[in-house]
Amino acid sequence: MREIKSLINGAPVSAPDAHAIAIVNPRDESVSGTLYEADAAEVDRAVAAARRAFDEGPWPRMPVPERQALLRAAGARLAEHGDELATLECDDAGLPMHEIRSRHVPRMQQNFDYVASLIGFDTGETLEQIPNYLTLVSHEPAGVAALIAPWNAPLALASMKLTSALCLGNTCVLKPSEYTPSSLYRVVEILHEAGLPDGVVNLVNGRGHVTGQALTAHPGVDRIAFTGGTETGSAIMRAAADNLTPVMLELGGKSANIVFESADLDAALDGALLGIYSNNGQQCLAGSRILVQRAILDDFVERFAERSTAIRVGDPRDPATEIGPLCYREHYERVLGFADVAKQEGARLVCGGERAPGFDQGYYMAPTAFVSETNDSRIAREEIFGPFATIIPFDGIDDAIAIANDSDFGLVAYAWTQDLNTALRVRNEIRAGTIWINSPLMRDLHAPFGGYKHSGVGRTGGFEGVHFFAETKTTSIATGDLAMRKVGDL
Ligand code: TXE
Repeated sequence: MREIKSLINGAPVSAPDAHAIAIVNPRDESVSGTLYEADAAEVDRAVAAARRAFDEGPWPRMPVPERQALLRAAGARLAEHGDELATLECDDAGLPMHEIRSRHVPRMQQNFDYVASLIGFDTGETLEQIPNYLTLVSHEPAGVAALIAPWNAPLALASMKLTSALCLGNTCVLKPSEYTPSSLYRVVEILHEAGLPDGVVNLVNGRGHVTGQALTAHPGVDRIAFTGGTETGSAIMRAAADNLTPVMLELGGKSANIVFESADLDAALDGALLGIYSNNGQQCLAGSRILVQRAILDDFVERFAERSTAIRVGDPRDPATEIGPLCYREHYERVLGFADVAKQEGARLVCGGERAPGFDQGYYMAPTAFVSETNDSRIAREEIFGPFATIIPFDGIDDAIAIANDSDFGLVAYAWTQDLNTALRVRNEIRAGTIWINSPLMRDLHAPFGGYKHSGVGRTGGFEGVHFFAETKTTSIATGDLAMRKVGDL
C-alpha cells in the first residue's frame, strides 16, 4: 500500500492527525494507498521552504548553462523511470498504460528539454534608439509558484507547469489532484535524485477546498498556475485576488469539431473519433461537439456508431485497451448521468449511453454519442469530460461558425475540409485559442496554448507560458553627459 504525504525540502512530512484519504484504483475500485492531507500549517511550511530556496538557495542564482544541464538530466532520469511512472498513473487515473507510456512520458521529457533550450534564447533586449541612453529589458524569476494539477493527465500537464516555472529559477509548491497523487509523488522524489536542490520543488497533497485553498490564498505565493474545471478556476481567482497574485488558468472546453461535406471523410471520421475518445474522453481539448454538414449526416453518423461500438473498453493495463475506466466514482456517475439528460432533452441515441457491458466493478463507460438537433441542449453546452460525443447537424459555413462560437468556452476548434477558403474562414472567425485544420490534437511546444472566454486566462507554452513566471525589469543607463533640466537652480 502506498503512502502519499507532503515532500518538503525533499523529505516526506505529514501531521500525526492528518486527514487520511483512500487512493482508489478506478479499474476495480480497490484501494491502492492512503493520502495524508496537508492542512494550512503544512502548506505554510512548504511555501516557506520554497521561499527560502528562492531567497537564499542556488537555483535562481545558477548560471544558465548549469540550470539547463540539470533540467535535461532531470528529464532524462524521469524518462528512465517511464514504466514505473506509467504504472502509477495508470493505477490512479485509469488511462491506458500504453498511451501514458508512448505519449505522456515522452511529452514529460520533451517539456524538460524544451524549456532548457528556450532559456538559452531568453537573453533580454537592448534598446538604443533614444540618444544617450542604453535601456536593458530583462526577465527575472517571479519567486514562489503554486502549481495545481488535474487528474486527467498528471504527468504530461504537471510537467509542463513545473518546467515553465523552474526554468527561469523560480521555486514551487506542486499540488496534484487528490485522485491521482502517486505518479507526481514519485516525480518529485526523482527530481531530487537527479540533483535538484532541496526546497526548489515541494509537494503538498489533499483536497481542493483544504490544501488547494490554503495554497492559492497564501500571501507568500507569487504566481498561481492551475489546470482544472471552470468553477474551480474562478474560485482560485477569487482566492488570489486578496494578494493580487497573478493567475494562469487552463480550464474546460466544449470544442467544435466541424466536418464539412468538402472533407476527406475517412480522415474526418478518424479525427473525430480520436478527438472525443482519446485519453478516455477526459481532456480539455476534446472535440466534444461534432458539427456535421446535413448532406453527409446520415452516412457520418452510421460510420461513427460502427467504429465507436468496436472500440475496446477494458483494463487500462491491457495493451489492447483503447478506453479505460473513468477516473473516479462521482465523475463516472456524472458522465453517465448525461445519457439521461440527453434522453430527456430528446436527443437521438447513436451508441452507448450506458455502463460498458461485461464489468461488475470499475468505472467503465461505453463510448457514447447522441445527435442533438439544437446547440441549446445541456449536452451541447456543458463540458461532460468523458467518452460522450454530441453530434449537431448544420447547413452551411455561416451556420457552422455561428454554432461553434455559440458557447461559453473557446479552447480549440477542429475543421475538416479540402476547401482552402472554408478552412481560412474557420481559422479567422472562430473564437478559440487553437484551431486544427484537418488535424487532430497536435501540440507544438513552441506554440502558446490556452483558451478564449471561460476556457482560461493566459497561455502555456513558448515564451508566453514561461514569462508568466517572470517579472520583467527595465534598466536605463545614461551613456553620456546629459543636459538635464535643472530645478531649484537660481
Ligand atoms: O476538477 P477540479 P474536478 C473539468 C471537467 C470536470 C470538472 C470537474 O469538466 O468534469 O472540471 O472536475 C484542485 N482551490 N476539468 O472537480 O476540482 C483539485 O484538488 C485550489 C477540466 O475533479 O477543478 C485538483 O488538484 N485548488 C480539466 C485541481 O484543482 C482546488 C481537468 C483540479 O480539480 C480547489 C480536470 C480550490 N478551491 C477537470 N478546488 C482540464 N482543463 O483539462 C479544487 N482544486
